[in-house]
Amino acid sequence: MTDFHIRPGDEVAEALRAGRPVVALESTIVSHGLPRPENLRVARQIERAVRDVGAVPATIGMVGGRLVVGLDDAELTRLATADGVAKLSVRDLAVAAATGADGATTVAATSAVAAAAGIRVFATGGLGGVHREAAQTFDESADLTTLARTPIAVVCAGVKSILDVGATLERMETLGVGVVGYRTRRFPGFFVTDGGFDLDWSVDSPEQVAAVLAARAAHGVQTGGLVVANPLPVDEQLDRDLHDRTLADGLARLERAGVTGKAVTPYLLAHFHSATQGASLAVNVRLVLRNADLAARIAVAAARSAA
Ligand code: PSU
Ligand code: MN
Repeated sequence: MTDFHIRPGDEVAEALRAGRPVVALESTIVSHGLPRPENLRVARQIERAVRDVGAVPATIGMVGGRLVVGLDDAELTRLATADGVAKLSVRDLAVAAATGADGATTVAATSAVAAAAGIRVFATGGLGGVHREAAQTFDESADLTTLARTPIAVVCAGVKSILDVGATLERMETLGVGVVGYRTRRFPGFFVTDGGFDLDWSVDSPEQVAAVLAARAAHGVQTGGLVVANPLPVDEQLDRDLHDRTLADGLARLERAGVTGKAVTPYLLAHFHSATQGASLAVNVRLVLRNADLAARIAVAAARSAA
C-alpha cells in the first residue's frame, strides 16, 4: 500500500489487513453534489448503510493537503461545511496535496485512490460521462478514462440524464470498462429508472458480482473497472415529466450562464434540487443509499469467497 500519501484511518487499515469487506465512498457528492445542510446528514447515512450490511466505509477526501482514506467525522464535517473545498480529479491530487488544500474527490480520483489502497468496491450516485455537445466542447469526464485503467467495481445508478448517455456507453466500450446491469438489461439514468439504452449483461446477486471480480483477477486480462448499474425501482424514480422539464430548463440556463468545465455537473445538480423543490434530492439520496447497500453486500460476498 502506498501509505506515504494515503493514510488510512485505523479501522480501514485494519479491515484491509484482515481481508474484511471495505467500501470506498466519494466526497464530491457530499461537497458539490448535494445541498447543505442535508449533505452532511446524507454522508453519514451512506456510511451507516455500508455498516448495516457488515462492511467498513472508507470515505475518501483531502483535508489540509492530506489524502485520507476513511475520513473521520470531523474531517467529513469539514469537507461538507467548509468554504472553498476544491473538486479534485486525479490530476488535481498532487497539486492539492502540495498546496495544503481541502478537496473532495470525484469518482475518478476516489477510484484511483481506493484501488491504490487495496479497496475493490466503491459506491456512488452517478458516474460522470460524455456531456451533450462533447463533439464541440470535448467535455468528457475523467471518470471514464480513469476507470479504463483502474481495477475497481463502481456501484452507481448509471449516468445522469444531463449527459449524452449513448455516447457514454460507447466510450466505456472503447475504453474497456465493463458494464453490468443489476437485475436489469437497461442502463439506468440516475434520477430515472431507464436511461434509454440496452446492456449486454445483467447480474442477479452480490455473489454473482463477486464471481465476476474473482474471474477478472484469475484471468488477469481486464485491467480497468467494472460498472455495476443499479437502477431505482420505477415507483421511486423522479416523475418523468418533471424530470424532462427540469432538464430542458437546466440545459438552457447552463448555456445562458456560460457555465463550462467542472462546474457543469454541480450547476445542473443544484438546478434540479432547487427547481424540483427537493423532489430530485429525495431521489438522489434514495439511490445513493441503495448503491451503498449493494456495494457493501458485494464487498461482503467478495471477502467471503476469498476467505
Ligand atoms: N453524479 C452525481 N453527483 C455528483 C457527481 C456525479 O450524481 O456529485 C460528481 C461525481 O463526483 C463525479 C463528478 O465523479 O461529479 C463528475 O464530474 P465531471 O463531469 O466534472 O467529471
Ligand atoms: Mn467535465
